[in-house]
Amino acid sequence: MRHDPMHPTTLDLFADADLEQQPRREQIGEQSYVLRGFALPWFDRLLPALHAVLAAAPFRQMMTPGGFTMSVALSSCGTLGWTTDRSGYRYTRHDPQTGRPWPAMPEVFFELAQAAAREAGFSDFVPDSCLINRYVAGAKMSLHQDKDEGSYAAPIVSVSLGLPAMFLFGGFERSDKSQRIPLLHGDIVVWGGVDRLRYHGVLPIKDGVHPRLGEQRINFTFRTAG
Ligand code: MD6
Ligand code: FE
Repeated sequence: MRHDPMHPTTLDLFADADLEQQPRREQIGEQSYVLRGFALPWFDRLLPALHAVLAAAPFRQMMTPGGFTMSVALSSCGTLGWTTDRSGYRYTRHDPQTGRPWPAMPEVFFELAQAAAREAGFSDFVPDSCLINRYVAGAKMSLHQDKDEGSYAAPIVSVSLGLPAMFLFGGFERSDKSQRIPLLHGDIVVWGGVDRLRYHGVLPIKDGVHPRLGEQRINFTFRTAG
């Protein structure tokens, strides 16, 4: 419900307080949820931590094993970082671009991922990897499964920031019909258990300017990779 922010009514104030205290939880699969706005109260602490990570491990575009340059630019933090090149997809302890270990996962990243996982019914999530994806207008992620991790026991926690995206949440075969789920700044998708290997992707990002992040969408994908 839209209203004039200069003239909030009592009802509006309650609505806002509600949003902050208990984000809406939408179930999109047996063990999959969208937590609407869950990351919003964390954003001011996430941003400086993100900038510190990117100073040590800048965004770069990587090549798929098939020889295509990904439209999304990537970085990572945590013990293990996801990378791809002509020889395949894998997790590494070192950033192949600098030869240094990936930057440590900022405390605030870890805490947010753990809190979101708990909210979705996965207690004791201990992520050792955070992939950071940067989408500009036109960038997309084709349907894929996340299956480069050592175990599928842990869930995945995916944080959306900046420009909106249309997330595709499919089934267990690439050809299965996908749900289309709009993701806004601050939304978090958590999935695991029986849904862990579902196909998913992101449609091309539309042009736009986000008031806090400008002309881009940033996604954090937390995993237990090792
Ligand atoms: C993205 N996300 O939202 C891409 N993978 O930018 C993913 O590929 C993804 O959101 C596994 C679980 C959640 C995700
Ligand atoms: Fe994925």
